[in-house]
Amino acid sequence: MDILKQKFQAKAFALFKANKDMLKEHGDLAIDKVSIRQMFGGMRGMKSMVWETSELDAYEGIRFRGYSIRQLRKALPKAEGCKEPLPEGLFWLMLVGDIPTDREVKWLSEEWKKRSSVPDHTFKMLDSLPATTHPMTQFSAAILSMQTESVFAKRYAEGISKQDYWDAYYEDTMNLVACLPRVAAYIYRRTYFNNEHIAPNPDLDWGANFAHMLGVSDNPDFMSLMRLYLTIHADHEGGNASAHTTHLVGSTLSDPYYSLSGGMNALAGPLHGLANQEVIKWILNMVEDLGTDTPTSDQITDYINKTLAEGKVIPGYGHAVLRQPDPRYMAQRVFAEDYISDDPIVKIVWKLFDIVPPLLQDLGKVKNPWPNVDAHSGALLMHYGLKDFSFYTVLFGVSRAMGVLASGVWSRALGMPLERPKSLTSLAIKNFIEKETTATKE
Ligand code: CMX
Repeated sequence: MDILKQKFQAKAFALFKANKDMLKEHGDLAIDKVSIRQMFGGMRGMKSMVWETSELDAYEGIRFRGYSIRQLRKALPKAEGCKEPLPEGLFWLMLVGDIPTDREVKWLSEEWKKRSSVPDHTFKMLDSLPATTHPMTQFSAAILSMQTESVFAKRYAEGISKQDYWDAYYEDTMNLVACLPRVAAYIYRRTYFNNEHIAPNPDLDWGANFAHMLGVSDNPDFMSLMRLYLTIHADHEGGNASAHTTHLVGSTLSDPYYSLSGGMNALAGPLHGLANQEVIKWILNMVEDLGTDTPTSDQITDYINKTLAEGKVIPGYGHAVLRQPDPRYMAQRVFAEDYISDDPIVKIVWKLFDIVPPLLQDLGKVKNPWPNVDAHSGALLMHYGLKDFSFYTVLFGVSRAMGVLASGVWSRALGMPLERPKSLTSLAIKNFIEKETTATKE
């Protein structure tokens, strides 16, 4: 058994037992009641899942195993000469709850290299799709096509014991995460670079190798950006659409390939991960419409008002949980301040930070007027030459896979059952209200 798996097994067995005891003694305690507003309102704030790898606070933002992004940028191991953390370190932390040593991260990097061979039929399948197919469709289909390699599916068919589900899930998770940069880079190069591919570089870590295979920049800062990007997008607790979808599909004991492909389909929506492409598209349209990449505040204000008047959202702003500027936005801003503060698109992104929130607040209905993670990422990518914004959500997906799959291993280790919440019809809710209000009158 490898070192990470051993560590996981020890932690998971202990938590499985502790949870069992807790359920026996306190299983009937209710944490929250569900309101009718929550039922009609997309289940906001409804506490109904267990998710070990991260937790989101509306004001402080995301914490991975208790660590904020700012803390992680200091604490996680780094590649030589790079200020940003290695995403491998975050995966380790999410899986076992400890900050890894340099040696442990090196081991994980090497392990993913060994596991990174993509089946030939996945490349053939991708080549059979029109090059105009959206990169997220290609990504989801590619993940699903690799399901032929699932260790979990194979062992399940052979009659694996429940106690060993996590073990097979771990194997699939490691294999899948290892392959994703290659798959994503293949999609990028076939879609935008005439199928001219760049071979992986075995001397590079997971994130840097991904940057290398994309082939848009020789600048080592782009590798640093990619490591940061892949770290901060990895997890956002369990209730967001891509995490929740992955979790739900996994609860049927579909293997990680099916689960992640499902999660990526959720990420592909414009209210979720696709917002990163929408942001830059919207900014570029504004620059084109106004005929300048140095618009004044008044010009930007008019453009925002026009967008709102057309019944559209301002992409990259607002959040279902957060009520402050997203620390993932702030981390990218710090990076931009350090490396590329003169970039005109970056300057527009910063101007929007000042102009958008009061305008959204004036609408009187937006609960969070602040920027989310997607408001900044495109400007950074554009700067380093990654201008094909339809690809941006795939980058998000490569990172998100780490969090949702690590959580999947935990779900299997903790014996999480099939997810099956109860639904009601509108009539049943109306009848319930009538019954309740009559009872209180009496
Ligand atoms: N621009 C304009 N209107 C907005 C808005 C925005 N950025 N954010 C919220 N609103 C509107 C909603 O559309 C809603 O309007 P209606 O009542 O007319 O339907 C109202 O304000 C209340 O919404 P809310 O409770 O504040 O926000 P929700 O929890 O319903 O939705 C989100 C959250 C992210 C879908 C929404 O803020 C939005 O559409 N933002 C723009 C898209 C975006 O950036 N998505 C990425 C989120 C991060 C991620 O998952 O990657």
